[in-house]
Amino acid sequence: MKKTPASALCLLLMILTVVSCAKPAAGPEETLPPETKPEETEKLITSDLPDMKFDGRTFDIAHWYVNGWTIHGTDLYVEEQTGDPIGDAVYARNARIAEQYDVVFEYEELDHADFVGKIRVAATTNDDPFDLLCIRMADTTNIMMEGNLLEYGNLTYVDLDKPYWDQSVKECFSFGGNTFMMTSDTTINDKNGTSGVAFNKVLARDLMLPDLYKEVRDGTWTQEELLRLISGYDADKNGDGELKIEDDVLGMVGQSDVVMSFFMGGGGHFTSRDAADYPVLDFNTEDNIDVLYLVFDLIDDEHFLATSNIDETILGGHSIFSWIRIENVVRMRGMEGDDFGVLPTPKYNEYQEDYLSLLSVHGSTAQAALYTETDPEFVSFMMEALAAGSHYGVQSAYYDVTLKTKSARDDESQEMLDIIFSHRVLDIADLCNFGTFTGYVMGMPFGSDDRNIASAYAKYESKMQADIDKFCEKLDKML
Ligand SMILES: [Ca+2]
Repeated sequence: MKKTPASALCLLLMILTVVSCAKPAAGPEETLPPETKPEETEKLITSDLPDMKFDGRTFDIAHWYVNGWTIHGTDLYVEEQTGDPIGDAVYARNARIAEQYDVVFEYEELDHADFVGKIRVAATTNDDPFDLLCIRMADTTNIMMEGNLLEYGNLTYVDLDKPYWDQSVKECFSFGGNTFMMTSDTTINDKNGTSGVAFNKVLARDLMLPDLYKEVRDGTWTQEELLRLISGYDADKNGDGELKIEDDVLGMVGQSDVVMSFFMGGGGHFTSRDAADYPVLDFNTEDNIDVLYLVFDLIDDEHFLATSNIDETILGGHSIFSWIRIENVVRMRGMEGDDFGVLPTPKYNEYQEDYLSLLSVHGSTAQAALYTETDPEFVSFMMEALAAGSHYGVQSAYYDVTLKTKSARDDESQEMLDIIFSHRVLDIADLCNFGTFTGYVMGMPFGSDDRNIASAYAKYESKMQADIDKFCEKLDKML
C-alpha cells in the first residue's frame, strides 16, 4: 500500500476546519507539583530519547469521547491546574515536556462515532491533521483494517520494551507480528477500565473471612474459593425469605461484565493465534467450557445478585464482594461508607499461573498514529516522551487517588493493583465482536434459563468463523 504524504496546505486547511478547540499548554513558569520519583533503591526508569528541541512545534492530539460518558479525557490534556491530583499531574507532565523539547500541545476531542470517518477522510485525502490518535479501543480494529494506522515499527523512537509501555497487552495487540495500537502509562482510562473485585472490609471482619490478601499472595484466591466464601452464611438478614440488596447482605454483586471478566480471568479465551500470529477460533475446548460453567454457577448462586448499583451496595455494607472496574474504586474513594479493599479477579484454580485482569475495550484508549503521518519520527518521539514522562508523576497520582482511604493509605490494595495491572487480557473476539458470540455468552445467565453452552456455540460457530476468516483475509491484504 502506497500513500502520498500530506501537503502543508492540506494540513493547514485541516487545522482550520477540523481543529475546533485546539488549546495550547500553559507556560512552564507556573508552580508545578513535584515530580514523584521512586525510592532510591529502585533503578530510575527513563526513556533513551536524545535531547532535542522542536522550535515550538505543535503536537496535535485527537481524543475520542462518547456523549454523556465521564470516563474519558483528563489523562492526555488538561487546560489548567485545578487541585485535582491526576489532572494536575497531567498538566505538570505536559508542561515539562513542552519546556524540555520546545513543543506546544494541541488537543481536540472527537465523537467516537465520527473518529473512524474523520481518520478515513484524513487518510484518503492525504491530510495530516493529527499527530497522536487516542482511539476508543473498540473502534481501533475498524480503523486498523482500513489500513489507516501506522505500524509501530515505523515509530522509531517508541521503545515497546520499556516498562511504561504496557507489556501485558503487547501480545493481544499484535496481529501477524505487527502492532498498530498500544497502551502505555500515558493514559489512565485503560487502568480504570480494568476489572477486579472489591470487598467490604467490615463484613469480611464480622464474618471472619480468611485474610484475602494472603490468599491472593498464596495463589489460592480462586473462583471456587470465592463461591465457598459467599455461600457459607445466611444472607437473608431481615429474615423475610427474600434477598434484596437494600435490606440484606449479599455474597457478591455485579453486572453481565462478570461473565467476561471471570471467564478471561479464569484463563478462558475465544480465540488463540496460529504460528503466523493470526487469530483462530479456539473456544470449543473442555477447559473453556469448564471455566464458563463455573462462572455461571457463581452467578446462579442465591448469594449473587445482579445490580448496576455497585458503589452504594459495597459502601453500604449490602454485599461482601463485588465485581468492579478500577474506575469504581476511584469513585468510591470519594464517597461515604464502609472501608473496602481491592482484589484481582480470582483464578480458575490454583494451578493457573497468574491472576488475569480483563481490559474493557469500551472505555479504554489505544494510542496510534495515522498511516499517512508525514513525520513519524516526531510523533514517535512525543509518544515515547509522554509515556516515559507519565511513569512516575501521572501513575503515582493515579495510585494515590485509587488508594487513599479516609484514615490511611491502603497499601495492601496497592500490591493488589500492581498484580491486577501486571497481567491484563483481552480477546480479539471481544475487540471485533466476532459473530456477536461474546455478547450472547455474557447475557446468558441474566434473565434467561439457557445454560447450554454447547448448543449456544453450535448456533454461533459458523458466524464467528466467517467473521474471523474475513478479518484474516483483510489482515493479509493489509500486511
Ligand atoms: Ca431479606
